Amino acid sequence: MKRRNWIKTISFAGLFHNLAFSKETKLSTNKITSTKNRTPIVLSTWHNQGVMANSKAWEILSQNGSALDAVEAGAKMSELDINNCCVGLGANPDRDGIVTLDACIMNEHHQCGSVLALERIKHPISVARHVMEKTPHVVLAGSGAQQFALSQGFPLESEELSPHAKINYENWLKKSEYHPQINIEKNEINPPKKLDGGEFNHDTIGVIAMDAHGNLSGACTTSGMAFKMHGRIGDSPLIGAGLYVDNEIGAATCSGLGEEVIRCCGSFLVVEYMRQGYHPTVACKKAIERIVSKSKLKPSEYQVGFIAINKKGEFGGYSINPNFDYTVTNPIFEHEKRDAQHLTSSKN
Ligand code: SD4
Repeated sequence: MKRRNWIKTISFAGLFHNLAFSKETKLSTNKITSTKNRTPIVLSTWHNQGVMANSKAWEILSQNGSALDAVEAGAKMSELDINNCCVGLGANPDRDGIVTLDACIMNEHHQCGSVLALERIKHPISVARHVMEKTPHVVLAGSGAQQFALSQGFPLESEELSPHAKINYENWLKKSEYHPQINIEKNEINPPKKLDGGEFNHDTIGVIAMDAHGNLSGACTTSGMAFKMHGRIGDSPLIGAGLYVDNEIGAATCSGLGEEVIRCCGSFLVVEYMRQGYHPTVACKKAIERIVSKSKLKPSEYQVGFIAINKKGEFGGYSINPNFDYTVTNPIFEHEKRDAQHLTSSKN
């Protein structure tokens, strides 16, 4: 269906409310049980990756497809991108030179699946979906996750690093300094922390969507922190940390320094704030404030950014530091870049 025609056939409920949103007031409730005739929407972390992910997801959502299929298809686009520093097999390795991938997925039935430290498999997000749909478990890790993937027909890929990851790793090996720091981009006062190869050390993709039936799903996939300790797991594949979906309330996902997000069950917290009636932007802000209040790090030293949608199709994002952006697609916004509001001023 052409986009213009699609726009005519859907309901605009919630969209204008989002445009008008400004205050931190609670809405009376965010709990909506009816799932009829909702306006589809998809949000992805970052804009560089998000456009590709949202385009793919929107193909599905605009054809009346499910949010679950949409978020998986969107996340797979990043996993396929061999030039991505931080998602899929082309990404930067850990400090032993091994690419280990983390992913999770959650659907409208509160079912979820997750893989940790998966090696040599192109689509960890699809393996996570298989864990959810074909096993009695939620999480599979390491060699067990790989074994399961192979048993499900996922091919074993080469262990060779992509050309850009090889260069980054060789540069890193010269000093082998271990500074687990991610996601502080373009901050003029605290200069950007880039890898020696010049690229930003971020791009974990989180995709959250609501389909035309009002069902919510989410997916999150990453290679984690570049040059991490072998076996280190961040927030991204942990349900409640890197991703959370409650089909009565909303969905949230994030990018940033996983350790800080895990400590506060970040995405779960955002959804719980939405349950209390807060608009998604405010819910994200309150979760960021919680993280900052508990962390021993100075806010200017690290980055966390959340995005969220609620059942009304309202959406928002919020980060600690400037320059966390995200992509929104619905019948009004066509893969539009949004700069998340943030806690610190650039003077911090
Ligand atoms: C992690 N949250 O492994 C991930 C990293 C990330 O953009 O978001 N990078 O901690």
